[in-house]
Amino acid sequence: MPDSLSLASTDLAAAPESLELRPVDGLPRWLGGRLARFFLRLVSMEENDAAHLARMVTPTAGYFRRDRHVHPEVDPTTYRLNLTGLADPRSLDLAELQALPRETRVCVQECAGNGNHIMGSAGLCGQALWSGPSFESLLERCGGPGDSTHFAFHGQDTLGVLKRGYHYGLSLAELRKARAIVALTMNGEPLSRRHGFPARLIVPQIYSMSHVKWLCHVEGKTRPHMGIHNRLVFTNKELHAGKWVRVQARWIGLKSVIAHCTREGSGWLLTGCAWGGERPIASVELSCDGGLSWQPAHLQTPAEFFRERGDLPAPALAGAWGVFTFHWLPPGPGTYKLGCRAIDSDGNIQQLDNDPKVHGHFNQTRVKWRSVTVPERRLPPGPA
Ligand SMILES: Nc1nc2c(c(=O)[nH]1)N[C@H]1C(S)=C(S)[C@@H](COP(=O)(O)O)O[C@H]1N2
Ligand SMILES: [Mo]
Repeated sequence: MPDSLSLASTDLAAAPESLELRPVDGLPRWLGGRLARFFLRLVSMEENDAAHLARMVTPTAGYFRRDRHVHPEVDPTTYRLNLTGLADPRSLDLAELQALPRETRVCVQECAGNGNHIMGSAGLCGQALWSGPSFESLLERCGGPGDSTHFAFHGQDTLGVLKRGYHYGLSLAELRKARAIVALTMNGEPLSRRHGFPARLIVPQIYSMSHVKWLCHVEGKTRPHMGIHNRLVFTNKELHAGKWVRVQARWIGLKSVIAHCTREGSGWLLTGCAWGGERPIASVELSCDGGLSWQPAHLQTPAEFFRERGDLPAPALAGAWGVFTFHWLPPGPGTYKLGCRAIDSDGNIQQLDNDPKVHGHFNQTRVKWRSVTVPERRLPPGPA
């Protein structure tokens, strides 16, 4: 191999434009990016391209996906959204849904298992613009919630053998607090088939197992919905008064991830995003030495970004991530352990470890370390 191709002796002119940020745990560490991606597809997960996590809006192409392989093809001409258990139950067709006043939400969508010990790559999340009628306006269209205090949302993706669709339930209080919408568009386009055409639930700040795709039935109930996904699948054990009890994954925790490392002059530019924790992100700190020291990154908040690009009101941005940048000048070639931590407007700091009072795959709030190898830089040989 010619010397110029070996990374260790690359001169400045031939230095790579970006460096790989390797997860230090999970499948991607053991199998490498490509094999891990293949394995995740077997269980119907596709992660976002990490570089897309360093942008305020994630492109629809390549946006992460998590379901059960079945993507129903819904005929928009016969589609109905059935709303039951409400004061005045209705079945609305697509034109009726489209005619309701639309609201927009920009929010992180994150699979509750994102970043767990299997998926150290933390790519099961994205941030898109969603719009459609608010859940509240659907309630109004049906004369109000009636006696219903809880709702189950059903998707059309029936599993072959079980013939049961996907379903997830939330309380009316949670839906109102999150200001959920039934999205008909994603990033300004009608929903794609893989992301739930023609309608899906979007619940800002709540993990996306509740963002039911191919939504066909909103079922008002007088008790919590205790389907298998609520009761069992998306649950953790939490320590309450000395006892471990099963709790459902719900509000997204305080998180951040370094997504990209690109060449910048004689150093590197690290970019990524920070979100969660129910309060706006106030700042982000980076460590390039495995946690010995932390320095502030530059943070662009969603409010700053969208202020320059139109008139999205602040409530439309609740639960949106901010994008950070950090100029990194490593002291020399070698392998470094990089991490970032988010700090919210109340001063809460993302922790190095998951909450010790929470056991399970969900709400992985710990700092996600990345390992990066900086090649040696040699100046190109100049004139003698
Ligand atoms: N109908 C239906 N909705 C669903 C699912 C599903 O399997 N079926 N998966 C849920 C889960 S676990 C996640 S993380 C999100 C992922 O949304 P996306 O595939 O659009 O990224 O969809 C949710 N909505
Ligand atoms: Mo998920």
